[in-house]
Amino acid sequence: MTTTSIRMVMTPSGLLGLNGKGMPAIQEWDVIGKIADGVSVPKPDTSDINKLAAPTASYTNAGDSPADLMNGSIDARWSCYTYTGTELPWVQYTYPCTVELESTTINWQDDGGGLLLPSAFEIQYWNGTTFVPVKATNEHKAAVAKEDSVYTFEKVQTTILRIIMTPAGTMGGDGKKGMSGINEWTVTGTAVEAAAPETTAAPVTTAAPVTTAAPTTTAAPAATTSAPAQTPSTGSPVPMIALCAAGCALLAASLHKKDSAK
Ligand SMILES: [Ca+2]
Repeated sequence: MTTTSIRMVMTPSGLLGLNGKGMPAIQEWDVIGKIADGVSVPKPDTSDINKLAAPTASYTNAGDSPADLMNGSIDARWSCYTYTGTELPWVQYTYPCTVELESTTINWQDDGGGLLLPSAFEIQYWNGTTFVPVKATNEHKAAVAKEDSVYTFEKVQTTILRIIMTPAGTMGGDGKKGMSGINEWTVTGTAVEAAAPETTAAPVTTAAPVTTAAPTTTAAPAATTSAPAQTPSTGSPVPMIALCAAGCALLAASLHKKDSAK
């Protein structure tokens, strides 16, 4: 079949209209298929890479959201308040094509109790194999709360940027003292025009509504770029299928966050 939308409707094993017990949950959902022949894929706007980034986090407090890392307001945020694990928490931006980055701006949260400035943090990028720290060209220190701190580094080309934090509070407890929070996080850089490898119509898997911009292009050779295998730090996989052709002519990125309480 050809379609522009696919939906799964579930009948929970629990009773509806009661206390929500027995509701369904999905860990991952992939779809096998390809872009229909002759279809023009909308070209995403790559003029602002912050609009391209898909935010995820290793853990997120129930009242916060990775999406609020970039919602334009410091009144909504991501935080790992209530995190009881011992692996260092992280947030990351995943891009549907290669981007060249040179600085990032972080607005740290500190409420004097549950959330404090992290005692340390590291900005890392995905080099195609693993996450490595950027080479800082100014001081990378979380010293100011609720104001923008700009961190510069030697240019990198990557598809994922990550901030990994060492919370000020003791880890492995109830996660209600000294955890880390970020009010807003933006990145400075540009999308890199990627050459489109010769290929036939590419298999596509998507798991969520695809973000698209206004259609402007004719069909371009498609190439798939699978997301890198997940990283060492925590076991939260980041499924993502990104299509980059003729400089991001195709975009079908999907991510799902795994913010489940641990
Ligand atoms: Ca925000």
